[in-house]
Amino acid sequence: GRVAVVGLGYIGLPTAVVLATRGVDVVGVDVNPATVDAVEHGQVPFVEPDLAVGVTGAVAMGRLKATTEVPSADAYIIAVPTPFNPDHTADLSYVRSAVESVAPKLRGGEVVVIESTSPPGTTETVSRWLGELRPDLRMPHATEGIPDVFLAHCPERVLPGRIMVEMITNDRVVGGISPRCAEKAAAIYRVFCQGEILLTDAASAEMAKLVENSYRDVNIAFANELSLICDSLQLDVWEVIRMANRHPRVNILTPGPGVGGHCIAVDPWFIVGAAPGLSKLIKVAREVNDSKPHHVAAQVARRAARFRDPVIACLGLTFKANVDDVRESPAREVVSLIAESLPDAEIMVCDPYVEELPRELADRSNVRLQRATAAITGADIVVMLVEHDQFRALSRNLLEGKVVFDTQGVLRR
Ligand code: SAJ
Repeated sequence: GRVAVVGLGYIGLPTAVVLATRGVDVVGVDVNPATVDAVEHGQVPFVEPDLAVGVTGAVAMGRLKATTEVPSADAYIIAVPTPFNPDHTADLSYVRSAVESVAPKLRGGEVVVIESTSPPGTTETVSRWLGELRPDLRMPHATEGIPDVFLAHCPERVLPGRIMVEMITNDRVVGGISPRCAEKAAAIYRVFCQGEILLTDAASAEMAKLVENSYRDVNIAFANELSLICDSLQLDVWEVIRMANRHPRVNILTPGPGVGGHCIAVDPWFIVGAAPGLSKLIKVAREVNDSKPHHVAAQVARRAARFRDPVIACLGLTFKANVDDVRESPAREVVSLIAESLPDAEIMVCDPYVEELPRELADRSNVRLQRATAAITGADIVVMLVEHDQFRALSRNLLEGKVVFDTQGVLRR
């Protein structure tokens, strides 16, 4: 059968590739013509290890095509973003328009899978939308039995930087609107997934995904809170954590400049939204992690106080190490905050994965993109924000005589 993957981003494109590589005819769909054009030419619009070779191969074999129009297919996998609104509620507009583009193509018997991370109840909502868009088809929520369309939620759970590996090896959760929907959807994932495929209902699958990312957020918040506490007590948080982690049942994560990306910094809010009065810990963890860039910027400002017109090298701009993604990046926020609070400072941003400063930084006259060695050489203060491998490899001699502020403990590890 033919599978249409709607959304060719960090999840959709890798999913399209692993299916195509195993002989499935895949059509990738994206609203962005530049993305479609890149994929059609066997190219990848973003950096992810082993993805480019997969795309080139799948396109060359004729198994992967890309288009802006949803084709008719036997299965549809929707992998579009679910960002959040300023009030932290989920913005389902991309999911809605993906569903609207799929609905007219349905003839009955197709599988529709939502991979986009969604608040509990979203798959039910999609089922209702489909019913409204196609009153001629019997929708799964209407009756148990054999529905005309098999709708399920199968949340993605791959780690950026390891997507091509984890796509194959991770277990998958598939939640159907009915057990039969789950079974039908699971068949697609069995094509490439070597992990176990766990079948459940749609809302449990939605919640499981949110819980995974909240678990990590809460644990990172614990590490970040420790770093604030240790700063105030003038203790070295890295040393404290290193010691504590020698306990057999303690495994504290790494403090950093904050939590970024489009998942961990977002998903916990969907739980808070679903049960506001009860999600106390989850909410506070979000707030701790969101406030960390302010703490880092304030620490840098304090160190800058003794310089007239300080030159500050900021190492790293992406949301984490060894990726090129600057969305929801705490490093980016730190740089903005420093530039704002120190208008007389000259700020040099270094990141091997970034070729152009994001708009809000490019617009500032005191912020420039620079190569790391040149920036460090000219700097009074060096702020380590993202532990890219290339920064780990920098010669320590470069740092001699500089004020170094290391948010990730890279330089001492
Ligand atoms: N971070 C720390 N300290 C740590 C670990 C991470 O400050 O000890 C920061 C990172 O620098 C980054 C943020 O947290 O800013 C998130 O990074 P991450 O590597 O923990 O996770 P993501 O956002 O790249 O991917 C997560 C993964 N979820 C979990 O590990 C539970 C991934 O499996 C999900 O598929 C992904 O979210 C997603 O798309 O939901």
